[in-house]
Amino acid sequence: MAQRRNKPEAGFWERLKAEMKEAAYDLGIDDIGVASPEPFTALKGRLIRHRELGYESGFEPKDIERRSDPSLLFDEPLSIIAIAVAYPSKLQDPPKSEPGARRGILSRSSWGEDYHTVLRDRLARLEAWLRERVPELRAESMVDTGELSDRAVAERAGIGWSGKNSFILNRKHGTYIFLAEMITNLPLEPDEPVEDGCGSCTKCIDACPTGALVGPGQLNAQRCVSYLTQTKEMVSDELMRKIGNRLYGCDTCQIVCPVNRGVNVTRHPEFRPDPELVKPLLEPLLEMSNREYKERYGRNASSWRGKKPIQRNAVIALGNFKEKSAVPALIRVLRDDPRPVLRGTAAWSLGRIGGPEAEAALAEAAERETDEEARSWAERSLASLREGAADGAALSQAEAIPEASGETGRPAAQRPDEAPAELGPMPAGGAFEIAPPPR
Ligand code: B12
Ligand code: SF4
Ligand code: SF4
Repeated sequence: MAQRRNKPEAGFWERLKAEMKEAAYDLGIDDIGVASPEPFTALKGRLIRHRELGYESGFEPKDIERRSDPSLLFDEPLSIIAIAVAYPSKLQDPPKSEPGARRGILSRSSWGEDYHTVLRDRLARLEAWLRERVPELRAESMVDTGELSDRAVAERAGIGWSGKNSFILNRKHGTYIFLAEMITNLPLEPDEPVEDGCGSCTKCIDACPTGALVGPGQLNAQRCVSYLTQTKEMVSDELMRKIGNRLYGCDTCQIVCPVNRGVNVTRHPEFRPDPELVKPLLEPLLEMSNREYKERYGRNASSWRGKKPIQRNAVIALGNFKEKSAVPALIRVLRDDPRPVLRGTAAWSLGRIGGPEAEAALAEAAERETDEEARSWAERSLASLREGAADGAALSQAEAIPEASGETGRPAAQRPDEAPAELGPMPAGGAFEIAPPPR
């Protein structure tokens, strides 16, 4: 075992790096690489441009100087160790979503335990392993919420290439990897970046429901459904339709990616999903108490935004399903929910579903609602119902309903368990169906 004495013998750092790579799998790490701590000049330009174009989500760290220069975060950095931990892409025996029992879906990155906790654990194991060999180790670890771009570090460290869907794609595990890094004072030799593997493929750009991928590798986060599902405000009519039945996050540009074909790493017990939690019935979510929410989703990566976005998205999903049996529950939200955004969204949803009960409730809300925005949604929905638009052209487009099982790597339209990425006009009656998941 390489062990640092006062002055390391020749070849010590090379051996340490080789042994670290060997040990990674047993430390619960699926890929590891080393990047130099030089400033990230190209990234800096991209971050500035990204901000100028208004493409930020608002969840990015604000200070671009600090984001692109590791020496502003760590005294005399000598290397950055990048790690990737893979997560599953398939659900075993997913519960069926069907009329009267519609279900929503949480994205794969929020299956199982919060990945921040899991990756912090892997970084701590790695740090302990290194410290055993180099007691003088100094290290600063970060995952997601740190200032560095986890993707830019991973790209430089050879974990994968920066794909057209803006992900880091790993040759073995595709996009289904979480990233994290550790800045250190260890003079480890950097790895080489890997070659771009996207070639002429454009499947992710073509499948993105909102056109958020404005160019190869470039994302307008303001239109990204993943971002939209994490907001707490009202969403526009156009984008609510695109949300489909997604409750948190969006995986479409990963599902269609051919590099992900057959990829499904299940070795980390923390990420094993409970199908009932990640593909839950929608209606019970509307009346879920804070306590129930905490019990069910408190340890989940989606919980950082709290209960409200998931409930709002459940209301949107029921509207997108045009689920008539949910009308009484949606009317209760419209009348009684203390949160104006929930009431406004319920108004939109009831306008999508239509029918005499929904219309009467909307007429009442248009009279009684005290919140201006919620009232205006009630008025708009009522007007479109009275114009007979519920099943007509104005409300006829809906977003895909991504299911959480089955093969990955085929275009959505060909997947047996998915509706096509863009559904055509609604059939009479308006509702769309999900074919049963393959066994
Ligand atoms: C803010 C944020 C978001 C925002 C914005 C995402 C975005 N693409 O910018 C929102 C909320 C939309 C989001 C969504 C998701 N996120 Co997020 N997110 C972040 C966060 C905190 C910062 C990202 C950031 O700085 N974006 C600004 C852009 C400019 O920077 P960047 O993406 O790092 O830049 C790289 C590429 O985008 C590319 N690039 C950027 N601009 C341009 C321009 C051109 C012309 C080109 C060619 C390339 C290019 O080059 C950079 C280096 O590779 C990172 C964690 C972190 N600290 O880095 C996680 C992170 C990117 N998210 C992650 C995940 C898992 C997701 C979701 C899959 C969750 C989900 N299932 O819904 C989606 C994926 C959406 C998508 N297509 O990117 C992972 C990605 C892992 C991977 N394999 O790449 C990260 C790294 C978290 C982690 N530690 O694992 N996220
Ligand atoms: S996560 Fe969804 S909305 Fe965002 S870029 Fe990918 S496909 Fe488009
Ligand atoms: S879908 Fe095609 S273009 Fe998009 S990231 Fe995957 S390989 Fe690259």
